[in-house]
Amino acid sequence: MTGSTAHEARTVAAKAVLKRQSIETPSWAYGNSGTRFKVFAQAGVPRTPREKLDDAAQVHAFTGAAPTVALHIPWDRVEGGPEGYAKLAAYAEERGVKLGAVNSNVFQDDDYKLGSVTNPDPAVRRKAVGHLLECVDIMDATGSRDLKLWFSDGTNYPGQDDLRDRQDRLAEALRTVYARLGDDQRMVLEYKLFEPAFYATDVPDWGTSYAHCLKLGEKAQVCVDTGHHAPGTNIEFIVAFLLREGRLGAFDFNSRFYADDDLMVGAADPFQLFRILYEVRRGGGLEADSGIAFMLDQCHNIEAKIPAIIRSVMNVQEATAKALLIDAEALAAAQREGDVLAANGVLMDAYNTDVRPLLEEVREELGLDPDPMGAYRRSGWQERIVKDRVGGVQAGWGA
Ligand code: AOS
Ligand code: ZN
Ligand code: ZN
Repeated sequence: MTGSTAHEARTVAAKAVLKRQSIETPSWAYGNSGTRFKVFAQAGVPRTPREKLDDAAQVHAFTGAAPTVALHIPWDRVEGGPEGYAKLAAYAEERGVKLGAVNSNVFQDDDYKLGSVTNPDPAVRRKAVGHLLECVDIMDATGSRDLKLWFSDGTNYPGQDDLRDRQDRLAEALRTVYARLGDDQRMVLEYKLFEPAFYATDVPDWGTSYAHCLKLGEKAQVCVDTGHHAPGTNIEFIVAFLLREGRLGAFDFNSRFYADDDLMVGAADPFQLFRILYEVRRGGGLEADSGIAFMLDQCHNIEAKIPAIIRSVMNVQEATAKALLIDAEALAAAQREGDVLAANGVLMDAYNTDVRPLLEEVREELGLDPDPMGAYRRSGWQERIVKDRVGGVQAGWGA
């Protein structure tokens, strides 16, 4: 194959992957959010879970790549028990999207001051596990596959609690919830270096999450939130390792300059996103049946929410397209020969390719407008929600 024919073949293959790529958007990103200093309310934000789905449907309509929406309980609580959630799922489908992962919340009650599932008080632990089990009931009703677990649990001062006992309590809670999962359901366990605990977090890193998942079984998988590492961490190594071990269940994509900033994915460090997506490709994570949930976990505190989410989806698409354009054969050959500069050059060639025209073609071939940002702006949706919706809800953070 000549160089240009090979490039052509890679482009065709890349387009096929990009056409079926899906990125799950988080319901909370559509609502107001802020820092602990201030929430800047925006006009037109959703007042109900259904309105969040209406907005998510817009993101999918213009990108063709965001067909599912993650829920967060209790922020998306609806009346009517399981039937209420089944109705919410049906509503989503009418709008052209589906409900995705159910995010649990055991971090916002006064009872959880000293932890939820790792709290020294068994009554608080029972309450937290009760909430997680309720989330699985909701998954049964919505048809969601994944229960997303993030624990804010930890301690602020040395000696505050016993680090080992807290691991035992965590393991016990996870076992109880794991036992409740149906055959087609999974739990994805997120880790985070710090915040809100500042001395010791109970699930601070991928190794802790992985070790718990290993003991639980195949339905327990690690969730990598790209904003949850120490500065300078090589996240793509973690991704490569977890994929090798068959334990990478999900991503929470976002970007950060300092800590868990929850900014738009690909905004702070598009090169890092490209490196991560290359490892995803390398580990088979872009195959149709990889089972990896590619989710966004972001808050749009100062920028308009729907266009920010559209932009985020596009940023993931661009990084994926570049990762797919890497000439794997040339890379492997350079690596075999120990040609450091050539190997690095292969990666950089792909990274430095302008993939926007390729993605425009992909969208046109899918019957979409090649310019999702412009199409959304022209659609009039933003003006309509600003006029129709008064008194939008806060996403939950800082509430
Ligand atoms: C918190 O830092 C985590 O990223 C969780 O994923 C959290 O549950 C999510 O941000 C929704 O609140
Ligand atoms: Zn997250
Ligand atoms: Zn986070």
